[in-house]
Amino acid sequence: MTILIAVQGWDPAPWLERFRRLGVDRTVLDAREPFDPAAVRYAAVWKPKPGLLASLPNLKGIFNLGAGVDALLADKTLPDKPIFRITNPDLTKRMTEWVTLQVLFHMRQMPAYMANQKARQWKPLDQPGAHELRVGIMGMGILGRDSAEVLMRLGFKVAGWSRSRQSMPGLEAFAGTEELPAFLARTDILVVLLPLTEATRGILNRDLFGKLAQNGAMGAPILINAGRGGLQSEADILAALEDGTLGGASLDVFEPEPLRPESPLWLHPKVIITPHISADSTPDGLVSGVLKDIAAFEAGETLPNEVDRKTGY
Ligand code: NDP
Ligand code: OXD
Repeated sequence: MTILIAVQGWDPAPWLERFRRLGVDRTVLDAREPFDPAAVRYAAVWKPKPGLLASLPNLKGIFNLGAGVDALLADKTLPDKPIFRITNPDLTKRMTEWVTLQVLFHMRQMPAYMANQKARQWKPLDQPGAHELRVGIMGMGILGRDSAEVLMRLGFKVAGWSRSRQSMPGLEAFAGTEELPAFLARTDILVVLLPLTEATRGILNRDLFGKLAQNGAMGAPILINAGRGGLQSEADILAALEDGTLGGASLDVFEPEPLRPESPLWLHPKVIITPHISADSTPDGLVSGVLKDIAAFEAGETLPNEVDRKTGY
Protein backbone atom coordinates (compact mmCIF):
# COMPACT_ATOMS: atom_id res chain seq x y z
CA MET A 1 0.00 0.00 0.00
CA THR A 2 1.25 3.44 -0.90
CA ILE A 3 2.69 5.87 1.65
CA LEU A 4 3.05 9.61 1.01
CA ILE A 5 5.89 11.40 2.79
CA ALA A 6 5.10 15.07 3.44
CA VAL A 7 7.73 16.72 5.63
CA GLN A 8 8.13 20.49 6.02
CA GLY A 9 10.66 22.30 8.20
CA TRP A 10 12.97 19.25 8.18
CA ASP A 11 14.97 17.86 5.25
CA PRO A 12 12.61 15.30 3.60
CA ALA A 13 15.46 13.47 1.76
CA PRO A 14 16.66 11.22 4.63
CA TRP A 15 13.04 10.39 5.53
CA LEU A 16 12.29 9.33 1.95
CA GLU A 17 15.51 7.33 1.76
CA ARG A 18 14.72 5.44 4.99
CA PHE A 19 11.07 4.79 4.12
CA ARG A 20 12.12 3.48 0.69
CA ARG A 21 14.94 1.33 2.09
CA LEU A 22 12.91 -0.22 4.93
CA GLY A 23 9.48 -0.21 3.29
CA VAL A 24 10.52 -2.43 0.38
CA ASP A 25 7.01 -3.81 -0.10
CA ARG A 26 5.54 -0.28 -0.30
CA THR A 27 5.37 2.47 -2.87
CA VAL A 28 6.76 5.57 -1.17
CA LEU A 29 5.80 8.92 -2.72
CA ASP A 30 7.36 12.35 -2.22
CA ALA A 31 4.75 15.08 -1.66
CA ARG A 32 7.06 17.62 -3.39
CA GLU A 33 6.71 15.78 -6.71
CA PRO A 34 3.60 15.16 -8.83
CA PHE A 35 1.70 12.05 -7.65
CA ASP A 36 -1.72 10.44 -7.98
CA PRO A 37 -3.71 11.47 -4.84
CA ALA A 38 -6.02 8.47 -5.25
CA ALA A 39 -3.08 6.06 -4.82
CA VAL A 40 -2.21 7.23 -1.31
CA ARG A 41 -3.41 5.06 1.63
CA TYR A 42 -1.14 6.37 4.40
CA ALA A 43 0.57 9.70 4.99
CA ALA A 44 3.71 10.08 7.13
CA VAL A 45 3.90 13.78 7.87
CA TRP A 46 5.46 16.65 9.74
CA LYS A 47 3.69 19.99 9.42
CA PRO A 48 2.17 19.11 6.02
CA LYS A 49 0.75 21.95 3.92
CA PRO A 50 -2.83 22.66 5.11
CA GLY A 51 -5.24 21.07 2.65
CA LEU A 52 -2.82 18.36 1.46
CA LEU A 53 -4.34 15.54 3.52
CA ALA A 54 -7.87 16.57 2.55
CA SER A 55 -6.90 16.08 -1.10
CA LEU A 56 -6.26 12.32 -0.65
CA PRO A 57 -9.60 10.54 -1.31
CA ASN A 58 -8.44 7.04 -0.26
CA LEU A 59 -6.41 8.01 2.83
CA LYS A 60 -6.78 5.52 5.70
CA GLY A 61 -4.41 6.82 8.39
CA ILE A 62 -2.11 9.74 9.24
CA PHE A 63 1.23 9.06 10.91
CA ASN A 64 2.71 12.19 12.54
CA LEU A 65 6.52 12.05 12.58
CA GLY A 66 6.79 13.88 15.91
CA ALA A 67 5.18 13.55 19.34
CA GLY A 68 3.22 16.82 19.27
CA VAL A 69 0.22 17.10 16.94
CA ASP A 70 -0.76 20.75 17.50
CA ALA A 71 0.47 21.86 14.04
CA LEU A 72 -1.36 19.00 12.33
CA LEU A 73 -4.63 19.60 14.19
CA ALA A 74 -4.47 23.30 13.30
CA ASP A 75 -5.31 22.35 9.67
CA LYS A 76 -9.03 23.16 9.50
CA THR A 77 -9.43 20.84 6.50
CA LEU A 78 -7.88 17.80 8.23
CA PRO A 79 -9.86 14.71 7.16
CA ASP A 80 -11.56 12.62 9.81
CA LYS A 81 -9.05 9.75 9.69
CA PRO A 82 -7.13 8.15 12.57
CA ILE A 83 -3.96 10.02 13.57
CA PHE A 84 -0.99 8.31 15.22
CA ARG A 85 1.97 10.08 16.79
CA ILE A 86 5.53 9.15 17.77
CA THR A 87 5.93 7.41 21.11
CA ASN A 88 9.36 5.93 20.56
CA PRO A 89 12.17 5.35 23.11
CA ASP A 90 14.65 7.05 20.74
CA LEU A 91 12.76 10.36 20.97
CA THR A 92 11.94 9.89 24.66
CA LYS A 93 15.59 9.35 25.65
CA ARG A 94 16.64 12.44 23.73
CA MET A 95 14.11 14.52 25.67
CA THR A 96 15.21 13.04 29.00
CA GLU A 97 18.83 13.93 28.17
CA TRP A 98 17.86 17.54 27.48
CA VAL A 99 15.65 17.89 30.55
CA THR A 100 18.28 16.37 32.83
CA LEU A 101 20.98 18.57 31.30
CA GLN A 102 18.93 21.72 31.94
CA VAL A 103 17.96 20.76 35.50
CA LEU A 104 21.60 20.03 36.37
CA PHE A 105 22.86 23.12 34.52
CA HIS A 106 20.75 25.42 36.70
CA MET A 107 21.14 23.36 39.86
CA ARG A 108 24.96 23.40 39.54
CA GLN A 109 24.84 27.16 38.77
CA MET A 110 26.48 26.89 35.37
CA PRO A 111 25.11 30.25 34.09
CA ALA A 112 26.98 31.99 36.96
CA TYR A 113 30.17 29.91 36.48
CA MET A 114 30.21 30.62 32.73
CA ALA A 115 29.94 34.36 33.43
CA ASN A 116 32.68 34.06 36.06
CA GLN A 117 34.92 32.17 33.64
CA LYS A 118 34.58 34.98 31.08
CA ALA A 119 35.68 37.42 33.83
CA ARG A 120 38.56 35.07 34.94
CA GLN A 121 36.95 34.85 38.38
CA TRP A 122 37.64 31.86 40.67
CA LYS A 123 34.55 32.02 42.85
CA PRO A 124 33.01 28.88 44.44
CA LEU A 125 29.29 29.27 45.16
CA ASP A 126 27.14 27.59 47.81
CA GLN A 127 25.65 24.45 46.34
CA PRO A 128 22.42 22.68 47.36
CA GLY A 129 22.25 18.91 46.82
CA ALA A 130 19.67 17.28 44.54
CA HIS A 131 17.83 15.94 47.60
CA GLU A 132 17.15 19.55 48.68
CA LEU A 133 15.48 20.50 45.39
CA ARG A 134 11.88 19.94 44.31
CA VAL A 135 11.35 19.39 40.60
CA GLY A 136 7.77 19.65 39.30
CA ILE A 137 6.92 18.23 35.88
CA MET A 138 3.86 19.58 34.05
CA GLY A 139 2.76 16.84 31.63
CA MET A 140 3.26 13.31 32.88
CA GLY A 141 2.89 11.50 29.56
CA ILE A 142 5.47 9.39 27.74
CA LEU A 143 8.12 12.12 28.03
CA GLY A 144 7.32 13.46 31.50
CA ARG A 145 7.38 10.02 33.09
CA ASP A 146 10.79 9.12 31.67
CA SER A 147 12.32 12.41 32.84
CA ALA A 148 10.72 11.91 36.26
CA GLU A 149 12.31 8.48 36.61
CA VAL A 150 15.82 9.73 35.82
CA LEU A 151 15.52 12.83 38.04
CA MET A 152 14.26 10.72 40.96
CA ARG A 153 17.25 8.41 40.49
CA LEU A 154 19.52 11.47 40.74
CA GLY A 155 17.94 12.24 44.10
CA PHE A 156 15.58 15.13 43.27
CA LYS A 157 12.18 15.29 44.98
CA VAL A 158 9.90 14.98 41.97
CA ALA A 159 6.21 15.74 41.54
CA GLY A 160 4.09 15.45 38.40
CA TRP A 161 0.98 17.31 37.26
CA SER A 162 -1.38 16.04 34.58
CA ARG A 163 -5.05 15.99 33.60
CA SER A 164 -5.60 12.56 35.15
CA ARG A 165 -3.48 11.40 38.10
CA GLN A 166 -0.31 9.60 36.91
CA SER A 167 1.18 7.69 39.80
CA MET A 168 4.73 6.30 39.90
CA PRO A 169 6.73 4.91 42.83
CA GLY A 170 8.42 7.82 44.63
CA LEU A 171 6.50 10.51 42.74
CA GLU A 172 4.12 13.03 44.27
CA ALA A 173 1.22 12.97 41.79
CA PHE A 174 -1.04 16.02 41.28
CA ALA A 175 -3.96 16.22 38.85
CA GLY A 176 -6.33 18.79 37.41
CA THR A 177 -6.65 22.55 37.76
CA GLU A 178 -7.74 22.33 41.40
CA GLU A 179 -4.43 20.70 42.43
CA LEU A 180 -2.24 23.00 40.31
CA PRO A 181 -1.63 25.61 43.06
CA ALA A 182 -0.40 22.96 45.53
CA PHE A 183 1.86 21.46 42.86
CA LEU A 184 3.37 24.87 42.06
CA ALA A 185 3.80 25.82 45.72
CA ARG A 186 6.16 22.85 46.26
CA THR A 187 8.16 23.36 43.02
CA ASP A 188 11.66 24.89 42.76
CA ILE A 189 12.41 23.73 39.20
CA LEU A 190 9.42 23.60 36.83
CA VAL A 191 9.82 21.29 33.82
CA VAL A 192 7.11 21.67 31.16
CA LEU A 193 6.33 18.75 28.85
CA LEU A 194 2.71 19.57 28.07
CA PRO A 195 1.09 19.42 24.64
CA LEU A 196 -0.27 22.66 23.17
CA THR A 197 -4.07 22.46 23.25
CA GLU A 198 -6.94 24.86 23.82
CA ALA A 199 -6.66 24.07 27.54
CA THR A 200 -2.89 24.65 27.86
CA ARG A 201 -2.26 27.65 25.56
CA GLY A 202 -0.72 30.50 27.57
CA ILE A 203 -0.61 28.51 30.82
CA LEU A 204 2.98 29.65 31.56
CA ASN A 205 2.19 33.19 32.61
CA ARG A 206 2.87 35.71 35.38
CA ASP A 207 0.09 34.35 37.57
CA LEU A 208 1.49 30.79 37.41
CA PHE A 209 5.12 31.89 38.01
CA GLY A 210 3.96 33.79 41.12
CA LYS A 211 2.62 30.55 42.61
CA LEU A 212 5.96 28.68 42.39
CA ALA A 213 7.93 28.13 45.62
CA GLN A 214 9.88 31.23 46.57
CA ASN A 215 11.55 29.56 49.57
CA GLY A 216 13.60 26.87 47.78
CA ALA A 217 17.25 25.97 48.28
CA MET A 218 18.17 27.86 45.08
CA GLY A 219 16.27 31.01 45.96
CA ALA A 220 14.01 31.85 43.01
CA PRO A 221 12.42 29.06 40.93
CA ILE A 222 13.59 27.95 37.48
CA LEU A 223 11.42 27.42 34.36
CA ILE A 224 12.37 24.72 31.83
CA ASN A 225 10.02 24.48 28.80
CA ALA A 226 10.36 21.91 26.01
CA GLY A 227 6.60 21.52 25.37
CA ARG A 228 5.57 24.23 22.92
CA GLY A 229 6.16 27.98 22.62
CA GLY A 230 2.41 28.64 22.65
CA LEU A 231 2.30 27.51 26.28
CA GLN A 232 4.36 30.51 27.42
CA SER A 233 4.15 34.29 27.50
CA GLU A 234 7.61 35.63 26.63
CA ALA A 235 6.77 39.03 28.11
CA ASP A 236 5.73 37.40 31.39
CA ILE A 237 8.93 35.31 31.53
CA LEU A 238 11.05 38.44 31.04
CA ALA A 239 9.09 40.39 33.66
CA ALA A 240 9.35 37.49 36.15
CA LEU A 241 13.12 37.25 35.58
CA GLU A 242 13.48 41.00 36.07
CA ASP A 243 11.60 41.13 39.39
CA GLY A 244 13.11 37.88 40.72
CA THR A 245 9.92 35.78 40.58
CA LEU A 246 11.95 33.47 38.33
CA GLY A 247 15.67 32.84 38.88
CA GLY A 248 16.39 31.44 35.42
CA ALA A 249 14.92 29.68 32.41
CA SER A 250 15.77 27.12 29.73
CA LEU A 251 13.59 27.41 26.65
CA ASP A 252 13.63 25.07 23.64
CA VAL A 253 10.35 26.19 22.07
CA PHE A 254 8.92 29.52 20.98
CA GLU A 255 5.99 31.00 19.12
CA PRO A 256 6.79 31.85 16.42
CA GLU A 257 9.90 29.86 15.60
CA PRO A 258 12.64 30.77 15.02
CA LEU A 259 12.69 33.15 17.99
CA ARG A 260 12.75 36.64 16.48
CA PRO A 261 16.24 38.26 16.45
CA GLU A 262 15.13 41.28 18.50
CA SER A 263 13.79 39.20 21.44
CA PRO A 264 15.52 40.23 24.72
CA LEU A 265 15.51 36.53 25.66
CA TRP A 266 18.51 35.90 23.38
CA LEU A 267 20.97 37.88 25.49
CA HIS A 268 19.40 37.49 28.91
CA PRO A 269 22.13 36.23 31.31
CA LYS A 270 19.70 33.91 33.10
CA VAL A 271 18.19 32.32 29.99
CA ILE A 272 19.39 29.26 28.08
CA ILE A 273 17.98 29.04 24.55
CA THR A 274 18.07 25.99 22.30
CA PRO A 275 16.47 25.93 18.81
CA HIS A 276 13.72 23.30 19.25
CA ILE A 277 16.19 20.43 19.40
CA SER A 278 15.45 18.89 22.78
CA ALA A 279 14.10 15.70 21.19
CA ASP A 280 14.74 15.56 17.46
CA SER A 281 12.82 13.12 15.30
CA THR A 282 15.39 11.17 13.26
CA PRO A 283 14.72 8.81 10.34
CA ASP A 284 17.26 6.33 11.77
CA GLY A 285 15.49 6.24 15.11
CA LEU A 286 11.86 6.34 14.00
CA VAL A 287 11.06 5.06 10.48
CA SER A 288 11.12 1.33 11.29
CA GLY A 289 8.67 1.97 14.15
CA VAL A 290 6.33 3.98 11.91
CA LEU A 291 6.35 1.17 9.31
CA LYS A 292 5.51 -1.32 12.07
CA ASP A 293 2.65 0.94 13.21
CA ILE A 294 1.29 1.12 9.65
CA ALA A 295 1.43 -2.68 9.34
CA ALA A 296 -0.28 -3.13 12.72
CA PHE A 297 -3.00 -0.63 11.76
CA GLU A 298 -3.51 -2.45 8.45
CA ALA A 299 -3.85 -5.70 10.40
CA GLY A 300 -6.67 -4.15 12.42
CA GLU A 301 -4.72 -3.80 15.69
CA THR A 302 -5.49 -1.02 18.17
CA LEU A 303 -2.46 1.25 18.56
CA PRO A 304 -1.79 2.98 21.91
CA ASN A 305 -0.40 6.09 20.20
CA GLU A 306 -3.63 7.15 18.51
CA VAL A 307 -4.38 10.84 19.02
CA ASP A 308 -7.62 11.84 20.72
CA ARG A 309 -8.96 14.71 18.66
CA LYS A 310 -11.28 15.83 21.45
CA THR A 311 -8.46 16.51 23.95
CA GLY A 312 -6.07 17.60 21.18
CA TYR A 313 -3.14 15.30 22.07
P1 NDP B 1 1.66 12.67 26.05
O1 NDP B 1 0.39 12.83 25.31
O2 NDP B 1 2.18 11.29 26.28
O3 NDP B 1 1.55 13.38 27.48
C1 NDP B 1 0.92 14.61 27.66
C2 NDP B 1 0.77 14.86 29.15
O4 NDP B 1 0.23 16.17 29.33
C3 NDP B 1 -0.20 13.87 29.84
O5 NDP B 1 0.26 13.54 31.10
C4 NDP B 1 -1.49 14.69 29.92
O6 NDP B 1 -2.35 14.31 30.99
C5 NDP B 1 -0.91 16.08 30.18
N1 NDP B 1 -1.90 17.10 29.84
C6 NDP B 1 -2.47 17.36 28.64
N2 NDP B 1 -3.36 18.37 28.75
C7 NDP B 1 -3.36 18.73 30.04
C8 NDP B 1 -4.08 19.70 30.79
N3 NDP B 1 -4.98 20.49 30.20
N4 NDP B 1 -3.83 19.79 32.10
C9 NDP B 1 -2.94 18.98 32.71
N5 NDP B 1 -2.21 18.04 32.07
C10 NDP B 1 -2.44 17.93 30.75
O7 NDP B 1 2.75 13.54 25.28
P2 NDP B 1 4.33 13.35 25.23
O8 NDP B 1 4.84 13.18 26.61
O9 NDP B 1 4.69 12.35 24.22
O10 NDP B 1 4.77 14.79 24.64
C11 NDP B 1 4.41 15.98 25.30
C12 NDP B 1 4.68 17.18 24.42
O11 NDP B 1 6.09 17.43 24.32
C13 NDP B 1 4.25 17.07 22.96
O12 NDP B 1 2.86 17.28 22.82
C14 NDP B 1 5.08 18.15 22.30
O13 NDP B 1 4.38 19.39 22.32
C15 NDP B 1 6.31 18.24 23.19
N6 NDP B 1 7.51 17.77 22.48
C16 NDP B 1 8.51 18.66 22.23
C17 NDP B 1 9.65 18.26 21.57
C18 NDP B 1 10.77 19.20 21.36
O14 NDP B 1 11.71 18.85 20.63
N7 NDP B 1 10.76 20.37 21.96
C19 NDP B 1 9.81 16.87 21.12
C20 NDP B 1 8.71 16.02 21.46
C21 NDP B 1 7.60 16.47 22.10
P3 NDP B 1 -2.98 12.84 31.07
O15 NDP B 1 -1.84 11.94 31.52
O16 NDP B 1 -4.04 12.94 32.09
O17 NDP B 1 -3.46 12.51 29.69
C1 OXD C 1 7.74 16.84 18.45
C2 OXD C 1 8.73 17.91 18.24
O1 OXD C 1 6.60 17.15 18.79
O2 OXD C 1 9.83 17.63 17.71
O3 OXD C 1 8.10 15.66 18.28
O4 OXD C 1 8.46 19.05 18.60
